[in-house]
Amino acid sequence: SASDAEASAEYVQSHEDKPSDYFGAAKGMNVVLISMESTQNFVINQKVNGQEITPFLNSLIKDSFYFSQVYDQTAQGKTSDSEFMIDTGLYPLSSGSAFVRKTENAYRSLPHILSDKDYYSAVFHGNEASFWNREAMYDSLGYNRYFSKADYLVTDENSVNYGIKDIPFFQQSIQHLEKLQNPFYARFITLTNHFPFLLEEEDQFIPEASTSEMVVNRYVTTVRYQDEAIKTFFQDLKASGLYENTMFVLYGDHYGISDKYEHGVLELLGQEDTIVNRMKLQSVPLIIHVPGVEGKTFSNIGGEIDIRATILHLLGISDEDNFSFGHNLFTRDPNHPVIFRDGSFIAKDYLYKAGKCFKSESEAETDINSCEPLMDISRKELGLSDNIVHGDLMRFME
Ligand code: GP9
Ligand code: MN
Repeated sequence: SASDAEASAEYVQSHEDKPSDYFGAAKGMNVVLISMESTQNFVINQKVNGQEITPFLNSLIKDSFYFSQVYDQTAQGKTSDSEFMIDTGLYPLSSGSAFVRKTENAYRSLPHILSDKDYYSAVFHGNEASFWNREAMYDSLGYNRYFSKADYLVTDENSVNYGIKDIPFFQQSIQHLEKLQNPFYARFITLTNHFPFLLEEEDQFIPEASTSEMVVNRYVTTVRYQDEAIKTFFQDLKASGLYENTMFVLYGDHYGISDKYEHGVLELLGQEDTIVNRMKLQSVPLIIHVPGVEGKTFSNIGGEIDIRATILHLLGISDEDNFSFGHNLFTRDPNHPVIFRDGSFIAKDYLYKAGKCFKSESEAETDINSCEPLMDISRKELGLSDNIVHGDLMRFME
């Protein structure tokens, strides 16, 4: 009901963001988002057999804001859940995907907010338009255009696994991007680094890793391929003159290596198999590059739900009327938990996972009482978000 909407609005307003020097640092610029398929943070600045897995990202980070402790908060909706959080600032559903189940809802999404500032919004992705019900959901989210498989020349030669490989995908995207009205908000969704991480020999820029887990061994090669694709994209954007006036937001959409194969990652990194180590592997890279602005690494915690508020902050758009559960990552309160869909969380002092409470610093298990106040906050926030999504409550909010 409208009063439930009011309760959510009050909760969010009581957690308003603090100002920072970065407010408006990218005001009026185009925004390019790159959703990096299945990309976990452990690949950043990591070498395999002496070679970097992500040489381009590693160099980009030096001139970017790099958030090294941002966590995957997606659930069953995977890529679509990350898109949902970034565009709406709401949590994904506990089962299924909001993209499929809640297409008819009213939303106040990033494209809506940005269209008030005369932005044009588009998504670029090489898969079928109907996958994850994107075509329908992008209408609800206010996108002007979805460039999907039908807009690309897709052949057997330029495809692998789910579809067109990332290098030809970015190459063919440029011609469409150049014709977009400015300023624009455009999301590019990569595809090659998707389970089971298949790649032809000619696309392997580094040899496979040599852990006891083949999935992990192949993963480093598809991540390396994706890195090369993003590099070519930046080169092409520079050549086309679009680079200078664009803010870039690169993020890993969710984990790539599931529980079952995670022992291979622990082996690669030489880490012990503990609940806390496995939890920390759920960190995804977030890199925000604003040409001409000095880079900085931020190691404060956050989640994918905070990406939207961070983008708006950099664009100098106040969050006052833009309801969301996220906080800009420059000033986010570290005591506020990063909440996962199953109710587990990570906060400055405590972690909660699998019914157990841990001290963040020592990683030692501690009495569950210590985690309880944060468990309450997590339940409350997920509950308020679920009320909104299930009750279609955004229709009551201005
Ligand atoms: C499919 C791509 C992958 O279009 O976004 O989806 P995922 O399986 O990662 O959710
Ligand atoms: Mn995905």
